[in-house]
Amino acid sequence: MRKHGVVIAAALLVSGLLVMPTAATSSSAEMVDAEEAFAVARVTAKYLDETKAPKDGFRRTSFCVSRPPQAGGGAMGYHYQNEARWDRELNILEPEAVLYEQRRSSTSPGGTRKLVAVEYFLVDEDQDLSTNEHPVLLGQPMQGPMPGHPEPDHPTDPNWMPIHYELHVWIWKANPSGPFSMWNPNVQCPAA
Ligand SMILES: [Ca+2]
Ligand SMILES: [Ca+2]
Repeated sequence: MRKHGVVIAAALLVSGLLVMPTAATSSSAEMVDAEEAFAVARVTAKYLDETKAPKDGFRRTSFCVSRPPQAGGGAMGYHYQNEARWDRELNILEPEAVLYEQRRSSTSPGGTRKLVAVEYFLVDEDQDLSTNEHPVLLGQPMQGPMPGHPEPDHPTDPNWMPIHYELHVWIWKANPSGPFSMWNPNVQCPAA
């Protein structure tokens, strides 16, 4: 257990979710409750083993989500979505998705998937993009409301994903744009 705790603490420090307090700093990361950050890391550490995510209801997707360079670049990676959790409830211990990147190595030319982030997803109550509930989670305003995203696995159903809010938490890979930014410039999708 001690080793597990050390891994989690290191991940939180690297990701920027936890910062050592000093009198001069006032980063938004300091607004994150340390116990909450540790709790998120604790419940998602098992998914460092990628095979564990589908067993808990996270649907493995085959496509990597990235942003064109002209729009700012960066990527989210591969989403493993637990659509049974798409509802009006948010629980930091029950994230709606976990995100992976695929890294190639000499021993794995095709690449292995590495856990990088956790995503929370809240269905917009009235399904109206013009009204904003301003949900907050982990002390952070969630992004949205936004329309559902097209997905290659659902090519014929444009309404498969509801209008919703999202919050990405880069708890397993540091994001230089901030631990709650949508896009991570250090995550790359394989060339199409
Ligand atoms: Ca939920
Ligand atoms: Ca709305």
